Amino acid sequence: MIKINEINIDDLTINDDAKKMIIKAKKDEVQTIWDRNDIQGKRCSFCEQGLSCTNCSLGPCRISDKKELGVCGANKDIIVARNFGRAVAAGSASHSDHGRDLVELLYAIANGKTNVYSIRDEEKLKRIAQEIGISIDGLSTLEIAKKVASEFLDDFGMRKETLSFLQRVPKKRLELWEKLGVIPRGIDREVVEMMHRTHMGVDNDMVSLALHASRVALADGYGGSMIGTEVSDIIFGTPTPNKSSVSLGVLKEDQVNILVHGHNPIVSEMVFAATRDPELIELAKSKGAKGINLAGLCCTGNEILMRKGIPMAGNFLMVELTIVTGAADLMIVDYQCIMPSLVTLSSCYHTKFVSTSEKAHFTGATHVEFNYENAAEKAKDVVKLAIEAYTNRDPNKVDIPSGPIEIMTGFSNEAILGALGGTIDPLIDAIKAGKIRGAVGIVGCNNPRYSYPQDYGFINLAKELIKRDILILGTGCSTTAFGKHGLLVPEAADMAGSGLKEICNALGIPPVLHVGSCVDNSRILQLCTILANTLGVDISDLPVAAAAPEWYSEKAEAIGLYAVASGIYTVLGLAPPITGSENFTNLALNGLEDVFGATFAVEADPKEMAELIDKRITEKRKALGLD
Ligand code: SF4
Ligand code: MSK
Repeated sequence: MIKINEINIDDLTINDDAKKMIIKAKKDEVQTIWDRNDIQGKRCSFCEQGLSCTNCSLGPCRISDKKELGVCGANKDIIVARNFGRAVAAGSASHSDHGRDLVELLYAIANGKTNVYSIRDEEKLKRIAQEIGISIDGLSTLEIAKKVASEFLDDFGMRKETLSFLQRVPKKRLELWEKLGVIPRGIDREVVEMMHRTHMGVDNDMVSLALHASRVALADGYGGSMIGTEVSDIIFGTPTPNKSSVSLGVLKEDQVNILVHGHNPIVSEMVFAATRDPELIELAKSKGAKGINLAGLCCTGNEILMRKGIPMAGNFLMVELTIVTGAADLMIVDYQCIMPSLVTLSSCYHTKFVSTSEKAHFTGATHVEFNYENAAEKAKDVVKLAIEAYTNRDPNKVDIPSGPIEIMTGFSNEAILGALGGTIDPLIDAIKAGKIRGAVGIVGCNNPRYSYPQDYGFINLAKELIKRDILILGTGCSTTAFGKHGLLVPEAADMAGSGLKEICNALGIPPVLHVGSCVDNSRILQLCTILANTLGVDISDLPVAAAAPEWYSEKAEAIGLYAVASGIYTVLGLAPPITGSENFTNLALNGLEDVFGATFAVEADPKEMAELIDKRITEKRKALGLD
């Protein structure tokens, strides 16, 4: 464990609230992710380069100059490509299984199987139904919901041989995918096929594996994730701009603090409702609290922040630190990005840790399983557990650093178009006039392995780009970083170049827009398709890019690949484990340009990253005759 006198706290994070809590963790003698990262030390260079294979028990095999082939004869190109393909499959599966849960909920609503959930955005349901070719004439809302849910459920299988939302994709791009054989046929099908292809002795060609990985990723972007976003909007409401706050300072010393963590809004929406229950608020008051305070973490946090304005306590590296405050009475989780360490850490304080998904059990946690029928009741039970935990809080252990920082959130595509007066044309005019030179999605996680401190990459990249009149769309854990550093308020336009500042001031919006959670990267994809279709060009012709300066997750690998396969230049702060194969690395960094009209780039320094992106945007503007 890193000793308090051995660390330079400024090397770990740029956030004052995090710094204070890392020091408190040392004093409390509890371990955090930074300690475990330190204990792990230098990583295995074979794994780091993607050169180890455990796909069968002829191995495990590791490839080096002295051992060029695995026992089966696989070389480094095959092994790297297979490992990468499996990571993309895992990432796509995670987003898509999340999306499927929402479709199954929509189906349950349509069939009257739940009286807990309902449809909040009927207008969007109808719009989506028509968009995917369902005639809604004479149908009731529930009948439409049933047809939409059935159509999406079919997207997961293989009967349709295409996905509902592929009709959003520009014609040129679809033709390219057709030619390359990467049009996703079914979400599950592509993931399963990747597992098959990477079994020993199936697909043993690096390029073929890379193309199928793209097909898997596209099944995520235009399938699982896009369905997840759209169905969440239908059931829970489409986000509209609203104000909220961020930082550990959103926790309240005099209230019962409940934290929701994970990705799927199905549980957190019910917890939100339970925290507003007058009887439960009274119960909390009877135990000495002034009320019940709900705060979010990671992407479940983003979901309820976007729709309900529920404050965000922190992003991935902040999760443990919320417990270290000593003020987190209960953490309730669904799935993805939930470190198993949280159970142990909770037991060092009074925090109750509650898991809810049949798919995500945590040894030592209190498991309260939620389903469509019992969710409202279970949410109340969980709030009662939180109130009980509050009575065990040790005031001497409580330290909530800093106050909440105001942010603006809720920028769904509908909200963005609404702010523009209902059409994309003003955005296109601003791009043509060079007031907005381009747009970049800055997405992804935190990772203590970077050479720079937590959130440094996000903040410096965003500041550098807005200065250059480049609009930022943020999702996932980037958004908490942006919020804490004052980038998610309209006043942040003062940090932008004159063109972007003028547009932001005219619309009253920040230069960095919070567009949602990880699955909501599909909102960015859709916005790109709208821009490309309106301009009559391919996505690869647009002055846009993507960046994941602090990524860690397999989901980020899937997101990066569907962005590139869509024609969006994508810069990663850390190379995925592919560098053991010069051929595969060259394909990722150069070769894909000839295949998809976009590549990956790897650059850790956010200023250099901004240079690369700016150069790309300048080239694209020039090609469109805009500069
Ligand atoms: Fe070794 Fe080949 Fe088996 Fe991988 S698939 S563990 S390289 S024998
Ligand atoms: S939660 S995938 S750490 S963004 Fe979506 Fe954050 Fe990355 Fe998880």
